[in-house]
Amino acid sequence: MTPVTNRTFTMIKPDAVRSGNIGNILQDILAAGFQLKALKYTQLSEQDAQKFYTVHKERPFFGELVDFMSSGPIVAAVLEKDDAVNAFRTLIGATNPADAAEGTIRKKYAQSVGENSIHGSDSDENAMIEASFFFSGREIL
Ligand code: DAT
Ligand code: MG
Repeated sequence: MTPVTNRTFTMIKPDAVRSGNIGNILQDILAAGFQLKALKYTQLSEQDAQKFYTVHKERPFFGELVDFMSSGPIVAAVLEKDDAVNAFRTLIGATNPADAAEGTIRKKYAQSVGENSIHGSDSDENAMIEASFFFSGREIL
């Protein structure tokens, strides 16, 4: 399949679910003009998290990342907007919330670089791969 430029994939991470911010974050996403194409409340197993983040497996924080991402429920979603990947990376802010711009989701809700509240795909190709990790074709509307 050819990657499309108007879709991205996101997860509201376990820290933001635990702090009660699912509703606030979905509201910020919708207010920024993204449309929901798929939505799921679920939890990653340790094996799922290793597979999802396999690109980072040589990084020193990989074990910590896998433990954290499998530590509790997450919300996975497919979103649509023009230039979705870039627009969404702008909305969520820098990886380290300390460096994230004012008003971004990571600035508003995240506590640390390891527990940074939200994922956003980094390319159209990865958005498709990541969406397929969580959703069947029939679940993406
Ligand atoms: P992003 O999520 O902004 O795309 P990334 O792909 O470089 O960032 O890293 C994936 C996740 O790994 C990130 O959201 C949180 C974690 N991570 C990144 N750098 C880290 C670090 N220096 N220490 C701990 N966790 C880190
Ligand atoms: Mg990334």
